[in-house]
Parts: sequence; structure tokens; C-alpha cells
Amino acid sequence: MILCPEQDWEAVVRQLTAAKHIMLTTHRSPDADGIGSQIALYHVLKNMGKDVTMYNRDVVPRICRYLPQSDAIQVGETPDMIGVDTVVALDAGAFSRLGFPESLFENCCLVNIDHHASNPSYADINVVNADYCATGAMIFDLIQHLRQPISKPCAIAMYAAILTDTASFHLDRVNADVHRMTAELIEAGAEPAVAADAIYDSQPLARLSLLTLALQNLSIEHDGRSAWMHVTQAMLDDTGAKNEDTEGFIDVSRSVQGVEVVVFIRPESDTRWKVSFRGKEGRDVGVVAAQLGGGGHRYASGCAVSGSLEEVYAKVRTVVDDVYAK
Ligand SMILES: [Mn+2]
Repeated sequence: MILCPEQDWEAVVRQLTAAKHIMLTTHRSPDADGIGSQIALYHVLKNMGKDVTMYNRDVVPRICRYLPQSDAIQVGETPDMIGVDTVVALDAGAFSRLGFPESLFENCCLVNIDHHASNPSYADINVVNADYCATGAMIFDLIQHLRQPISKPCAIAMYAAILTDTASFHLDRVNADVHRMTAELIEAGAEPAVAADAIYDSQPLARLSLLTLALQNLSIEHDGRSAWMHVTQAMLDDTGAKNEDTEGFIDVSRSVQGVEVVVFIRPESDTRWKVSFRGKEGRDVGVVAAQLGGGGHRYASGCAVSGSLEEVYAKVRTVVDDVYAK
């Protein structure tokens, strides 16, 4: 089964087949789609006899540590590029999302595999297709074009990518093809109960304490059609939770009846905030994030905004007000 039959994988297949040493990487603050895609492709390319390294700018989040060979992912600012002829960027909607200087990949062929509509096709070879529900689903297609089998570790990794990027099969890009692919992954060894336990049912208590605090500032505006929530560094410090523990908080506010635009704000550094958006009912939050210098999908997007929390709220509110002014 191929998910997007019209998708042309030829250039990627040619490059990966010819490559000797491939480095796989994903975006900063990696999620299970980025890491799952990376690990799935790692196993496939290893099986093809390639030298493969995995190197990211930020650490593997807790929910991905059950994935086979997740401990082989190296983390830092300066990967060893000696001998690397090909770099594959996975799930990274812009080059800057990788967190590495451009000069680092000067002597390599850079391949960009991603499903963010806002991706500007920044690499030497680009496969960007927003019809895929996850970059992990793109790897599922790529593996077939590479004529490789889906091994158990590979199936486990792609299952995690698809489960999380569809918000547990909640989002609008979930269709029969996605479920057929998921069925194939389960037949190839992915274990839904193990994934659910690792991803959703093994959270530290500190995460729930943080969510409790965050829910106290949940605010519903625009006549019930927008939902706003934030986490501050002080709240992280008070509860002992980590920034990565805020993953999924936005889905809690997204679940409120009648809400169409969901905003979640958390600290990125002392003066910079990560703003995430979710849209429902036809509200395009990709456009909202783009107006603030970010990007993403129609129903899931994000950006970074500088200033105090109050300033960030004001900046974002101006753009969301515009949505409702029309
Ligand atoms: Mn993704």
C-alpha cells in the first residue's frame, strides 16, 4: 500500500541508494514524529548496509525513550561530519528548526522530508507533502520505494510517529489509508498497548501538577471560540516538571466544546516564548502562526515570540482578533 501514489520519491531513493554515510536529524524540541521517523529510517538504512548516525540539537523526549535504539541518537551542537555524504532532515518545517548552522552541511547532499505545508523546500532534494498525516507516514511510503521490508523496530517507531501526530487518530487527515497503514505496522510488530503506555500512561506526577496550575489560567474568549493557556518558568520550577511535559496540554484546552482556535504559551528562554496553536471547525491556524513569523499546518502550528508574557499575549491576541474581525 502506498499512501500518496502521486508522490515522487525517485531522487531520494537514488541518493540514499548511492550514499555511504548518512546522518539523520530532526527539529529542535523533537517530538515523536521527528524521532520516530528518524529511528524508522535508521533501521532501514542500517539494513541496507549503510553507515548511519542520528544527531539532534535537543535531547530525546521522555515519551520516545522506549523506541528501539533511541539511545543511539547523539545530541549536541557540533556533529562529526567527517565521512558524511548525505544528511536527511525529518519533520523540520524550516532549515532553522534544525538548530545547526548552514555551513555544517556545505559538503553534503541535504534531503528534506516533511509534511508541513509552510516548508520552503530548503534542501538539495525535497519531498514536502502536507497530505501526509505525519512524517512517519512518509517514511512508510519511502521504505516501499526503497524496496525494503518493515522490520519490527521500524514499525514500532513509525507507529509512535503516526499515533502522536494525529493526536491519537483525532485529526482531520486521518482516513482509511492511515488506518490501513497502521494495521500494516501492527502486523509488522508495532504494539499499540505498549505505545499507549509509554506515550500517554507513564507521565510523571509533576506533569499533572503542572497541568493543574496551567488549567487555573485557562481562559475562553471570543464568545467561547478561542481558548488560551500558558505555563511560566516559575510554574515549571514549582512543580519540578520539565518543558517537554507540556506536550499535549494544548489538546486539553482544544477539547472544550465550541472552541475553534487554541493558544498555548510556554517559555523557550528567558525572554522568548513558544506559542502553539490548534485549530478546529475550519479555522486555519497555520495562517495565524505565519503572521507571527512561524508556520505549520492548517490545524496545528506554532511560532516563537519575544517579550514579557503580557506582551506575548497582546501580540498573539492582535492576530487572533483579526481572525474574528472577518
Ligand atoms: Mn510531524
